[in-house]
Amino acid sequence: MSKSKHVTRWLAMGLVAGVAALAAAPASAQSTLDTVKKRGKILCGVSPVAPGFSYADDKGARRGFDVDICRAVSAAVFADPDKVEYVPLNTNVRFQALQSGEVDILSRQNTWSYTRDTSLGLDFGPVVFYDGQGLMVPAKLNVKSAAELSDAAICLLPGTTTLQNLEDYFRPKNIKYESVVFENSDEWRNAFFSGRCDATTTDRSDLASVRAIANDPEQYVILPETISKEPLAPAIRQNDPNWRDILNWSVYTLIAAEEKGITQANVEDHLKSEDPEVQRMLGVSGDFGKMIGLDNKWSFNIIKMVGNYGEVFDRNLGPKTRLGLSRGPNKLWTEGGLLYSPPFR
Ligand SMILES: N[C@@H](CCC(=O)N[C@@H](CS)C(=O)NCC(=O)O)C(=O)O
Repeated sequence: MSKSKHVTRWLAMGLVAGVAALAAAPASAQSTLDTVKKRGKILCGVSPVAPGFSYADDKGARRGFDVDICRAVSAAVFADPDKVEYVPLNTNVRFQALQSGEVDILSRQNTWSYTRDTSLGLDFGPVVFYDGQGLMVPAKLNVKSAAELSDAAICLLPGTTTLQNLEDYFRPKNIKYESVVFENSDEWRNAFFSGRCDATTTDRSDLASVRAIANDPEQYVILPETISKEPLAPAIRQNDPNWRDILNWSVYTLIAAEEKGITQANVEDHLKSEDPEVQRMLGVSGDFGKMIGLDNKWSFNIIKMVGNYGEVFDRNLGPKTRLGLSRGPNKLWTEGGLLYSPPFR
Protein backbone atom coordinates (compact mmCIF):
# COMPACT_ATOMS: atom_id res chain seq x y z
CA MET A 1 0.00 0.00 0.00
CA SER A 2 1.35 3.43 -0.88
CA LYS A 3 2.15 5.75 1.97
CA SER A 4 -0.54 8.28 1.12
CA LYS A 5 -3.22 5.57 0.89
CA HIS A 6 -2.04 4.25 4.21
CA VAL A 7 -2.39 7.68 5.77
CA THR A 8 -5.83 8.27 4.24
CA ARG A 9 -7.01 4.91 5.52
CA TRP A 10 -6.04 5.71 9.10
CA LEU A 11 -7.56 9.17 8.97
CA ALA A 12 -10.78 7.69 7.55
CA MET A 13 -10.84 5.06 10.28
CA GLY A 14 -10.54 7.81 12.85
CA LEU A 15 -13.61 9.49 11.36
CA VAL A 16 -15.64 6.26 11.31
CA ALA A 17 -14.70 5.61 14.93
CA GLY A 18 -15.98 9.09 15.78
CA VAL A 19 -19.32 8.52 14.03
CA ALA A 20 -19.70 5.11 15.68
CA ALA A 21 -19.07 6.76 19.03
CA LEU A 22 -21.80 9.31 18.39
CA ALA A 23 -24.26 6.59 17.40
CA ALA A 24 -23.53 4.81 20.68
CA ALA A 25 -24.37 7.87 22.78
CA PRO A 26 -27.05 7.12 25.36
CA ALA A 27 -30.37 8.72 24.34
CA SER A 28 -31.36 10.12 27.73
CA ALA A 29 -29.19 12.19 30.00
CA GLN A 30 -28.91 10.46 33.37
CA SER A 31 -27.09 12.06 36.26
CA THR A 32 -23.59 10.66 36.32
CA LEU A 33 -23.27 11.69 39.97
CA ASP A 34 -26.32 9.58 40.92
CA THR A 35 -25.08 6.61 38.89
CA VAL A 36 -21.64 6.87 40.45
CA LYS A 37 -23.00 7.18 44.00
CA LYS A 38 -25.32 4.22 43.52
CA ARG A 39 -22.49 2.15 42.13
CA GLY A 40 -20.19 3.23 44.95
CA LYS A 41 -17.26 3.95 42.62
CA ILE A 42 -16.13 6.00 39.64
CA LEU A 43 -15.14 4.23 36.42
CA CYS A 44 -12.02 5.98 35.19
CA GLY A 45 -10.53 5.30 31.75
CA VAL A 46 -6.73 5.44 31.79
CA SER A 47 -3.69 4.61 29.66
CA PRO A 48 -2.68 0.96 30.06
CA VAL A 49 1.09 1.49 30.37
CA ALA A 50 2.35 5.03 30.72
CA PRO A 51 4.84 5.48 33.60
CA GLY A 52 4.21 8.78 35.37
CA PHE A 53 0.67 9.04 33.97
CA SER A 54 -0.95 5.66 34.53
CA TYR A 55 0.66 2.34 35.39
CA ALA A 56 0.19 -0.57 37.79
CA ASP A 57 2.77 -0.62 40.63
CA ASP A 58 4.41 -3.77 42.13
CA LYS A 59 1.25 -4.52 44.07
CA GLY A 60 -1.02 -3.95 41.07
CA ALA A 61 -2.32 -0.56 42.32
CA ARG A 62 -2.79 2.11 39.63
CA ARG A 63 -0.61 5.15 40.02
CA GLY A 64 0.17 8.29 38.08
CA PHE A 65 -0.74 11.84 37.25
CA ASP A 66 -3.89 10.91 35.27
CA VAL A 67 -4.84 8.48 38.04
CA ASP A 68 -4.59 11.27 40.62
CA ILE A 69 -7.14 13.33 38.66
CA CYS A 70 -9.69 10.53 39.14
CA ARG A 71 -8.61 10.14 42.77
CA ALA A 72 -9.32 13.85 43.30
CA VAL A 73 -12.86 13.46 41.92
CA SER A 74 -13.33 10.36 44.08
CA ALA A 75 -12.21 12.29 47.17
CA ALA A 76 -14.70 15.05 46.25
CA VAL A 77 -17.61 12.63 45.76
CA PHE A 78 -16.91 9.91 48.35
CA ALA A 79 -14.49 11.49 50.87
CA ASP A 80 -12.26 8.58 49.80
CA PRO A 81 -9.74 8.81 46.94
CA ASP A 82 -9.87 5.11 46.19
CA LYS A 83 -13.48 4.57 45.20
CA VAL A 84 -12.30 4.25 41.61
CA GLU A 85 -12.15 1.35 39.21
CA TYR A 86 -9.53 1.93 36.55
CA VAL A 87 -10.30 0.79 33.02
CA PRO A 88 -7.16 0.62 30.85
CA LEU A 89 -8.07 1.76 27.33
CA ASN A 90 -6.02 1.75 24.15
CA THR A 91 -5.88 4.97 22.15
CA ASN A 92 -8.21 3.77 19.39
CA VAL A 93 -11.12 2.77 21.67
CA ARG A 94 -10.92 5.39 24.43
CA PHE A 95 -13.52 7.87 23.18
CA GLN A 96 -16.09 5.19 22.31
CA ALA A 97 -15.64 3.76 25.82
CA LEU A 98 -16.52 7.13 27.31
CA GLN A 99 -19.39 7.72 24.92
CA SER A 100 -21.01 4.32 25.55
CA GLY A 101 -20.86 4.78 29.34
CA GLU A 102 -18.11 2.22 29.95
CA VAL A 103 -16.29 4.93 31.91
CA ASP A 104 -17.43 8.13 33.70
CA ILE A 105 -14.19 10.05 33.15
CA LEU A 106 -11.47 9.57 30.58
CA SER A 107 -8.23 10.69 32.23
CA ARG A 108 -5.85 9.44 29.61
CA GLN A 109 -3.32 11.85 28.10
CA ASN A 110 -6.13 13.22 25.89
CA THR A 111 -5.41 16.16 23.67
CA TRP A 112 -8.28 18.63 23.64
CA SER A 113 -8.83 19.45 19.98
CA TYR A 114 -11.54 21.13 17.93
CA THR A 115 -12.78 18.00 16.14
CA ARG A 116 -12.84 15.88 19.28
CA ASP A 117 -14.69 18.57 21.19
CA THR A 118 -17.26 19.26 18.50
CA SER A 119 -17.97 15.91 16.86
CA LEU A 120 -17.69 13.16 19.47
CA GLY A 121 -20.41 14.19 21.94
CA LEU A 122 -17.73 14.87 24.55
CA ASP A 123 -16.62 17.72 26.73
CA PHE A 124 -13.13 18.36 27.99
CA GLY A 125 -12.32 19.46 31.52
CA PRO A 126 -9.54 21.91 32.35
CA VAL A 127 -6.13 21.35 30.80
CA VAL A 128 -4.11 19.43 33.38
CA PHE A 129 -0.89 19.30 31.37
CA TYR A 130 0.22 21.64 28.58
CA ASP A 131 2.28 19.59 26.17
CA GLY A 132 3.38 19.37 22.55
CA GLN A 133 4.33 16.55 20.22
CA GLY A 134 7.97 15.58 19.92
CA LEU A 135 10.11 12.96 18.19
CA MET A 136 12.56 10.53 19.75
CA VAL A 137 15.36 8.70 17.96
CA PRO A 138 18.02 6.15 18.90
CA ALA A 139 21.15 8.11 19.90
CA LYS A 140 23.28 5.94 17.62
CA LEU A 141 21.55 7.38 14.50
CA ASN A 142 23.18 10.68 15.41
CA VAL A 143 20.13 12.63 14.23
CA LYS A 144 20.05 16.12 15.72
CA SER A 145 16.83 17.59 14.35
CA ALA A 146 13.48 16.66 12.80
CA ALA A 147 14.67 18.11 9.48
CA GLU A 148 17.08 15.16 9.19
CA LEU A 149 14.24 12.62 9.26
CA SER A 150 13.75 12.48 5.48
CA ASP A 151 12.54 8.97 4.46
CA ALA A 152 12.54 7.84 8.08
CA ALA A 153 10.11 5.18 9.31
CA ILE A 154 8.19 6.72 12.24
CA CYS A 155 6.31 4.56 14.78
CA LEU A 156 2.92 5.78 16.00
CA LEU A 157 -0.42 4.72 17.47
CA PRO A 158 -3.83 4.97 15.79
CA GLY A 159 -6.65 7.11 17.17
CA THR A 160 -4.17 9.74 18.32
CA THR A 161 -3.37 13.26 17.21
CA THR A 162 0.13 12.17 16.22
CA LEU A 163 -0.34 11.22 12.55
CA GLN A 164 -2.09 14.40 11.51
CA ASN A 165 0.53 16.47 13.32
CA LEU A 166 3.31 14.68 11.41
CA GLU A 167 1.49 15.43 8.15
CA ASP A 168 0.90 19.07 9.13
CA TYR A 169 4.55 19.51 10.09
CA PHE A 170 6.42 17.56 7.42
CA ARG A 171 4.27 18.08 4.32
CA PRO A 172 4.80 21.86 3.97
CA LYS A 173 8.54 21.21 4.40
CA ASN A 174 8.42 18.55 1.69
CA ILE A 175 9.95 15.99 4.01
CA LYS A 176 8.79 12.44 3.16
CA TYR A 177 8.48 9.81 5.85
CA GLU A 178 6.79 6.47 6.36
CA SER A 179 4.31 6.07 9.21
CA VAL A 180 4.30 2.65 10.87
CA VAL A 181 1.12 2.16 12.88
CA PHE A 182 0.60 -0.28 15.79
CA GLU A 183 -2.44 -1.60 17.65
CA ASN A 184 -1.35 -0.86 21.21
CA SER A 185 1.37 0.92 23.11
CA ASP A 186 3.30 -2.27 24.01
CA GLU A 187 3.75 -3.15 20.33
CA TRP A 188 4.48 0.47 19.47
CA ARG A 189 7.21 0.85 22.14
CA ASN A 190 8.80 -2.54 21.48
CA ALA A 191 8.94 -1.90 17.74
CA PHE A 192 10.87 1.28 18.43
CA PHE A 193 13.17 -0.34 21.00
CA SER A 194 13.92 -3.20 18.60
CA GLY A 195 14.92 -0.78 15.84
CA ARG A 196 11.94 -1.31 13.54
CA CYS A 197 11.47 2.44 13.23
CA ASP A 198 14.00 5.23 12.93
CA ALA A 199 11.93 7.48 15.17
CA THR A 200 8.89 7.41 17.39
CA THR A 201 6.49 10.24 18.04
CA THR A 202 3.94 11.33 20.66
CA ASP A 203 3.48 13.99 23.33
CA ARG A 204 6.86 15.02 24.77
CA SER A 205 5.73 13.94 28.24
CA ASP A 206 4.84 10.53 26.82
CA LEU A 207 8.25 10.29 25.11
CA ALA A 208 9.79 10.82 28.56
CA SER A 209 7.50 8.06 29.80
CA VAL A 210 8.59 5.66 27.02
CA ARG A 211 12.24 6.52 27.59
CA ALA A 212 11.79 5.72 31.29
CA ILE A 213 10.82 2.13 30.38
CA ALA A 214 13.82 1.56 28.08
CA ASN A 215 16.53 -0.78 29.35
CA ASP A 216 19.04 1.98 28.81
CA PRO A 217 17.33 5.39 28.51
CA GLU A 218 20.66 6.97 27.50
CA GLN A 219 20.33 5.20 24.15
CA TYR A 220 17.46 7.48 23.15
CA VAL A 221 17.34 11.19 22.38
CA ILE A 222 14.29 13.46 22.28
CA LEU A 223 14.74 15.93 19.40
CA PRO A 224 14.46 19.67 20.14
CA GLU A 225 11.41 20.42 17.93
CA THR A 226 7.93 20.63 19.42
CA ILE A 227 5.70 20.15 16.37
CA SER A 228 2.22 20.77 17.84
CA LYS A 229 0.17 21.96 20.79
CA GLU A 230 -1.15 19.10 22.92
CA PRO A 231 -3.24 20.46 25.78
CA LEU A 232 -4.02 17.31 27.80
CA ALA A 233 -7.37 17.32 29.55
CA PRO A 234 -9.72 14.76 31.08
CA ALA A 235 -12.93 14.18 29.10
CA ILE A 236 -16.53 13.41 30.01
CA ARG A 237 -19.79 12.91 28.11
CA GLN A 238 -21.35 16.13 26.88
CA ASN A 239 -24.76 15.58 28.46
CA ASP A 240 -24.11 16.24 32.14
CA PRO A 241 -23.33 19.80 33.27
CA ASN A 242 -23.24 18.85 36.95
CA TRP A 243 -20.65 16.13 36.39
CA ARG A 244 -18.71 18.63 34.33
CA ASP A 245 -18.78 21.12 37.20
CA ILE A 246 -17.55 18.44 39.58
CA LEU A 247 -14.66 17.50 37.30
CA ASN A 248 -13.76 21.12 36.49
CA TRP A 249 -13.78 22.34 40.06
CA SER A 250 -11.95 19.29 41.36
CA VAL A 251 -9.09 20.17 39.01
CA TYR A 252 -9.39 23.87 39.94
CA THR A 253 -9.17 22.88 43.60
CA LEU A 254 -5.77 21.29 42.91
CA ILE A 255 -4.56 24.44 41.14
CA ALA A 256 -6.07 26.96 43.59
CA ALA A 257 -4.68 25.02 46.56
CA GLU A 258 -1.17 25.37 45.15
CA GLU A 259 -1.75 29.09 44.57
CA LYS A 260 -2.90 29.52 48.19
CA GLY A 261 -0.01 27.45 49.55
CA ILE A 262 -2.34 24.76 50.86
CA THR A 263 -0.78 21.31 50.91
CA GLN A 264 -1.76 17.82 52.00
CA ALA A 265 0.25 18.37 55.18
CA ASN A 266 -1.04 21.83 56.15
CA VAL A 267 -4.67 21.79 54.96
CA GLU A 268 -5.96 21.28 58.52
CA ASP A 269 -4.19 24.50 59.60
CA HIS A 270 -5.88 26.39 56.77
CA LEU A 271 -9.28 25.63 58.32
CA LYS A 272 -8.37 28.58 60.57
CA SER A 273 -7.39 30.78 57.60
CA GLU A 274 -8.56 34.41 57.55
CA ASP A 275 -8.74 34.34 53.74
CA PRO A 276 -12.45 34.34 52.77
CA GLU A 277 -11.78 32.42 49.55
CA VAL A 278 -9.93 29.70 51.44
CA GLN A 279 -12.80 29.54 53.93
CA ARG A 280 -15.27 28.99 51.08
CA MET A 281 -13.05 26.42 49.39
CA LEU A 282 -12.53 24.39 52.53
CA GLY A 283 -16.20 24.50 53.54
CA VAL A 284 -15.61 26.68 56.60
CA SER A 285 -18.08 29.23 55.25
CA GLY A 286 -20.75 29.12 52.53
CA ASP A 287 -22.35 26.12 50.90
CA PHE A 288 -20.03 25.52 47.98
CA GLY A 289 -20.19 21.72 48.13
CA LYS A 290 -23.98 21.67 48.18
CA MET A 291 -24.09 23.80 45.00
CA ILE A 292 -22.63 20.87 43.05
CA GLY A 293 -24.39 18.11 44.98
CA LEU A 294 -21.44 17.30 47.25
CA ASP A 295 -20.47 17.63 50.90
CA ASN A 296 -19.11 21.09 51.82
CA LYS A 297 -15.81 19.39 52.73
CA TRP A 298 -15.31 18.19 49.12
CA SER A 299 -12.35 20.49 48.38
CA PHE A 300 -10.80 19.92 51.79
CA ASN A 301 -10.97 16.18 51.09
CA ILE A 302 -9.28 16.54 47.69
CA ILE A 303 -6.34 18.43 49.19
CA LYS A 304 -6.11 16.22 52.29
CA MET A 305 -6.25 12.99 50.30
CA VAL A 306 -4.53 13.85 47.01
CA GLY A 307 -2.61 17.10 47.57
CA ASN A 308 -2.35 20.26 45.46
CA TYR A 309 -1.39 20.42 41.76
CA GLY A 310 2.31 20.90 42.51
CA GLU A 311 2.34 17.89 44.83
CA VAL A 312 0.57 15.75 42.24
CA PHE A 313 3.01 16.89 39.53
CA ASP A 314 6.11 16.35 41.66
CA ARG A 315 5.05 12.93 42.89
CA ASN A 316 4.35 11.56 39.41
CA LEU A 317 6.31 13.52 36.83
CA GLY A 318 8.71 15.89 38.59
CA PRO A 319 12.51 16.08 38.69
CA LYS A 320 12.77 13.41 41.42
CA THR A 321 10.81 10.82 39.38
CA ARG A 322 12.14 8.66 36.56
CA LEU A 323 10.45 10.98 34.04
CA GLY A 324 12.28 13.97 35.50
CA LEU A 325 10.03 16.62 33.92
CA SER A 326 10.24 20.27 34.86
CA ARG A 327 7.05 22.29 35.22
CA GLY A 328 7.61 24.39 32.06
CA PRO A 329 4.26 25.93 31.03
CA ASN A 330 2.59 23.89 33.76
CA LYS A 331 3.61 26.43 36.38
CA LEU A 332 1.03 28.61 38.08
CA TRP A 333 0.14 31.85 36.28
CA THR A 334 1.62 33.69 39.26
CA GLU A 335 4.97 32.11 38.35
CA GLY A 336 4.80 32.76 34.62
CA GLY A 337 2.98 29.55 33.71
CA LEU A 338 -0.45 28.79 32.24
CA LEU A 339 -2.21 27.26 35.24
CA TYR A 340 -5.04 29.49 36.40
CA SER A 341 -8.11 28.63 38.45
CA PRO A 342 -11.22 30.80 38.25
CA PRO A 343 -12.05 32.24 41.66
CA PHE A 344 -13.90 30.33 44.40
CA ARG A 345 -16.58 32.93 44.91
N1 LIG B 1 -2.26 13.26 23.35
C1 LIG B 1 -2.39 12.46 22.18
C2 LIG B 1 -1.63 11.13 22.31
C3 LIG B 1 -1.87 10.46 23.63
C4 LIG B 1 -1.62 8.99 23.64
O1 LIG B 1 -2.58 8.28 23.75
N2 LIG B 1 -0.35 8.52 23.56
C5 LIG B 1 -0.06 7.11 23.48
C6 LIG B 1 1.26 6.97 22.88
S1 LIG B 1 1.19 7.61 21.18
C7 LIG B 1 -0.27 6.43 24.83
O2 LIG B 1 -1.19 6.74 25.50
N3 LIG B 1 0.53 5.52 25.31
C8 LIG B 1 0.34 4.88 26.60
C9 LIG B 1 -0.61 3.73 26.61
O3 LIG B 1 -1.27 3.43 25.59
O4 LIG B 1 -0.70 3.08 27.66
C10 LIG B 1 -3.84 12.17 21.89
O5 LIG B 1 -4.69 12.49 22.71
O6 LIG B 1 -4.13 11.62 20.82
